[in-house]
Amino acid sequence: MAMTQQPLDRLLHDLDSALSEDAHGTRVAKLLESYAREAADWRRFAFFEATYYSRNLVRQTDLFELIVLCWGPGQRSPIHDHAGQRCWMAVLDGEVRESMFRVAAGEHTGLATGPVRTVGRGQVAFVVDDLGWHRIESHNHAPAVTLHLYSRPIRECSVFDEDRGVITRKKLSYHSIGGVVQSLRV
Ligand code: CSS
Ligand code: FE2
Repeated sequence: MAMTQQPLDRLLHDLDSALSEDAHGTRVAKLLESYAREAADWRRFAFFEATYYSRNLVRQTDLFELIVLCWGPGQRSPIHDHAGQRCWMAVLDGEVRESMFRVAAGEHTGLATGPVRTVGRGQVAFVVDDLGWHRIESHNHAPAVTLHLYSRPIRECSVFDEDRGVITRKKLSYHSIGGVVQSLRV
């Protein structure tokens, strides 16, 4: 008797071909949208953390990285870029707010605010550095869970430090890997 393939296994399988063939990423976005609307097998990767949004690695290959991010009430990312990679974000639960920014680097480092939108369950957002930097945060003080696909994987990114008005580098760590919470951040 053949084992039934779980939605997450199917998604991981389909992403390999979609990412190599689909220059505009529309097929990738459709795959993530269907997954976010229908599946629940992401729940074993969803670990909330008290002080900061948590990053939970599902799978990393040479081509992509798939991560479940958990946003507690009021938790938010810094204003950041995506290190030259493509980023898709599908909302699995709750709602998040995405704020766009333009960041000027160099002698006159500065920040210009752009559009803000709410992304709800089953919706997919896409960003690359040419479109701008962004901040993601939980909406309405309710928790949210998002699924992020980066192609290729991102180990660190640039962050705009609002207090000091400077750009810094941030290493991106995982709260859990493959459903196992890490005792030391890796
Ligand atoms: N890029 C952020 C999340 S918002 S897309 C991160 O990976 O932590
Ligand atoms: Fe991001």
